[in-house]
Amino acid sequence: MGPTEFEVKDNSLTVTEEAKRSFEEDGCIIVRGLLSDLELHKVRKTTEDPGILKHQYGRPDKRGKEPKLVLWQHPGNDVTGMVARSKKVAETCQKLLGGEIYHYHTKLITKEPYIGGTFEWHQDYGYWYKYGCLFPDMMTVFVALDDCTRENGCLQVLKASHKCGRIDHTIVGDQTGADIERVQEILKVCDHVYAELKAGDALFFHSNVLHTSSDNCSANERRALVIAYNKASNDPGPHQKHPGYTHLDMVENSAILNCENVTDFTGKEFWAKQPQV
Ligand SMILES: O=C(O)CCC(=O)C(=O)O
Repeated sequence: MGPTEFEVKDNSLTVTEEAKRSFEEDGCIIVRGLLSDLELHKVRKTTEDPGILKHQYGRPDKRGKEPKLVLWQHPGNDVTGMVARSKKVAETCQKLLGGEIYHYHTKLITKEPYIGGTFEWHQDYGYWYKYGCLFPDMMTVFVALDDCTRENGCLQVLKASHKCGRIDHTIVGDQTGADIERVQEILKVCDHVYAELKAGDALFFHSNVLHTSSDNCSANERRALVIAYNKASNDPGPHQKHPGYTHLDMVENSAILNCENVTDFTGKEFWAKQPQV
């Protein structure tokens, strides 16, 4: 069975006890309709701006096919920043993690038709650990900007695998991948879920959930905003690569539609490609 599903109603997301329990038990929940069609249109327009795309780089998988990424450290004041700062995203993570959170980074991930590559099995905490975060009190929100299907490389998760704790990771291709023999064993006991999402839906998942995604074998682009949060109490020490605690200025959900800034990316701090750890 797939993750429990919730939905945004009247542009608001209520984090119920059931949502908290599902997140705790399964390590992930699906939120349908996180972004409305109008919001989605604005977010896509922003992510298509050359001011963002000039920072794009590839991260080849072990067969040399590459998904493409743009990474920024701070949300900023453009439409994508409003998404990361909106209550329906950020406050939801705060409630799921049970304490103040801050923006750790956001990625725009693109799998181009036919050539977009795989992400190997990994846990986000597999490498955030190496960036100095002492606790896995961290999570990710995968927001589909296009329909994400098996054919174009939707996210796949091993439900409840966050309960295995952090697994050893090594370099696979130009990526960081989890110990594959261990993953093969975990595959025998955890449900392997293909998180097929409509554009605007999202998967909220814990930093120790094992996940992967296949290459894009279709004619349809697969883009996603992948927003990471850390708990304020989990400020990384001297090994940090992504920001230490920085107050997150949350905004009402209406700020996404009200935001007219689709071109000024001041303050986001785009990342140049870094070697894997
Ligand atoms: O976009 C995807 O398919 C997966 C992205 C991911 O796992 C990551 O950025 O850590």
